[in-house]
Amino acid sequence: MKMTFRYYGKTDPVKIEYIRQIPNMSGVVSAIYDVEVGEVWPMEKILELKEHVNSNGLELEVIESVPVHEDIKLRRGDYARYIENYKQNIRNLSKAGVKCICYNFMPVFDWTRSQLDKMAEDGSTSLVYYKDQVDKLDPTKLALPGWDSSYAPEEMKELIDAYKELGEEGLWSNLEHFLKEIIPVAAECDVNMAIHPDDPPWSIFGIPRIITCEANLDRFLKLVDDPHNGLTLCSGSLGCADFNDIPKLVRKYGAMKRIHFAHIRNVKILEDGSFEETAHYSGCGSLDVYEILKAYHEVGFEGYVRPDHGRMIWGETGKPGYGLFDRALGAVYMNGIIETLEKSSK
Ligand SMILES: [Mn+2]
Repeated sequence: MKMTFRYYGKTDPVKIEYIRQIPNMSGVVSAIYDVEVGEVWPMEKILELKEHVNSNGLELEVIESVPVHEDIKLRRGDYARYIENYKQNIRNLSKAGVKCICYNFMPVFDWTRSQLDKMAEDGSTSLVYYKDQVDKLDPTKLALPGWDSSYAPEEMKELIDAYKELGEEGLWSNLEHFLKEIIPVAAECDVNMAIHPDDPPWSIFGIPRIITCEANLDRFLKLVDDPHNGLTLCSGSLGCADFNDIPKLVRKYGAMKRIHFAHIRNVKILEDGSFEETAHYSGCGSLDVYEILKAYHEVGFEGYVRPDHGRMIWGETGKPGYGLFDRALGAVYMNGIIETLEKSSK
């Protein structure tokens, strides 16, 4: 497996010069951030990013994310044009040597948390999801972390109502339509599409969420049964629900060669089903990171892996979940486990 690190480009407070100093780092996972959602990423912007990454001794083989426009998810308005744009993005990225594209199909909100800087006993801070706090919120009135603040309250209400009306089956149908359009292009370009699970993997505010559990992952992979239609298996997103057994999912979908990108994050599940993001070390959370990596090792996983969200430690400030220090600790911890697994199995 290839160790990678998420990088938000030249404006990221975590400089690429620092990322390259983390041992065993093969490349960064990045994106073009200054093109409107749904539009085609100009080739010169992609090549400029690639040159910037490569000149720092790192690869740019994974893009996270190429966002999917809400019109595609709702299959309304300009969806046909946005799907054509999406295909062009796959073609352009493949020309620049990209091998894997991470995306998600979460309605309206990307990942959802109740707080981004909850302080733990040791003084570190991390992202948390407290159910009672989230349940009390009115999504049309509040701007929460990870949400697109560009919607006015009435626009947000319209959007949420549209998804409520669409429902889970409608969302499945729109996802199937999208996949049937884009996967043939991905196959032609030999780019692996890797859907990110919903985070958290349950419905919030009555809005459907479908990439959530084993039965739904099975259904997803069958929508287009092609190896280019695969998964970003995010241990923290799926693993914050106790119905998901991450090592089991890794063994199953890894053996099918349908996992292209592994996100490794640990979370501590609380009694009421809330959760707190923790350090990667198994003892800090509810997930056994050793068992997860062992499962990847056993199925001969050859895709990309990255430490997912980290805590803020040692006085660092910056983008919540995406500081340098704790994610670097996570990468090095994983390096140690992977080296041990590889050498002890010889
Ligand atoms: Mn993730």
